[in-house]
Amino acid sequence: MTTRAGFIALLGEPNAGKSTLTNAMVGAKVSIVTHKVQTTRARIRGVAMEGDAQLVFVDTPGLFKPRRRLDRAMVAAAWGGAADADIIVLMVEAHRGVTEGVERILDGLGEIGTGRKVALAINKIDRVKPEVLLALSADLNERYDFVHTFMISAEKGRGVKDLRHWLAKELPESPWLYPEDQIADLPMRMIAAEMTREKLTLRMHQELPYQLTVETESWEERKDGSARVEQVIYVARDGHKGIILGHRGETIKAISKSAREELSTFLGRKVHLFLQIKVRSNWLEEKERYSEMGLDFKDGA
Ligand SMILES: Nc1nc2c(ncn2[C@@H]2O[C@H](COP(=O)(O)OP(=O)(O)OP(=O)(O)O)[C@@H](O)[C@H]2O)c(=O)[nH]1
Ligand SMILES: [Mg+2]
Repeated sequence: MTTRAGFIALLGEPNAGKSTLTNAMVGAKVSIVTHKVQTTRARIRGVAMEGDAQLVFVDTPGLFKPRRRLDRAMVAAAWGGAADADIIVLMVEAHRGVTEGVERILDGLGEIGTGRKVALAINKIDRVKPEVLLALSADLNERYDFVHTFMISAEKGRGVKDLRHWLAKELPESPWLYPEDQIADLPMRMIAAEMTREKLTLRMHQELPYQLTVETESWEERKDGSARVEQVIYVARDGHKGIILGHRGETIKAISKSAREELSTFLGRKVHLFLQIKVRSNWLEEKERYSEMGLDFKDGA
């Protein structure tokens, strides 16, 4: 039997739907999703099988104009994911079209896309009329030589199957890269930290989600089959701690509950989750925080 396997990097602006598509392809939530920009911070690999092909999706942080060290490390991680991939899929939001951000990515692809298959996936087609799609597709294909264009709705699952078929057929002949039943390449403690960060991002406003990080500090398997997980939420300011705690600790309680429920469903067993908040004004400049996030500290320099 000839098998195929390889890496497919999903690139795009923040919010394009890269993580939603990764999860749709894998058939499980391996990467967190929110309606806010810059949700994904590092490369998240999700594995999907299609016939004899193993598709390793590399979900990347959205590409934007970086300001902080963290931003720069995120953008570097995204381009790094593209540089290591067999196939790149550029995701563009149908209703936003060719933004300045998309133009910048197309410039970057000029270099990194050379010698690689680059496909275009216009996402969120559920939000626009067909005429808009055709014009956008024509415009983008004039600007870059995509090998194929797909019109998809990652959220509604439209066009996702076609894209998967095509990707499977385009991947190189290769032995599989992961055991057949593996769906993610991320330690469980990191997945768990991401789940908590998702709940925080959904509930916190303005800058706060961008100024916190979550780390799993301890993970204990208990005799009764449950897991005892301790996590730390690092915040940059004292005031942020109070906001996350909420009145009588109600906010953090609600966040903890939804993160615990999601983790428990993912693992298929009971979870005891303990969250602690630490104020660390300089965490955005601490090397150790970056390795915990799966980012390269010096990429942010
Ligand atoms: N209407 C619609 N919404 C979508 C679709 N795909 C994703 N979304 C929504 O778009 C938002 C962003 O989705 P994500 O998957 O987090 O986007 P991302 O590209 O991973 O974003 P970053 O991690 O910030 O770079 C979420 O609210 C999704 O529910 C789609 O096909 N249609
Ligand atoms: Mg994402």
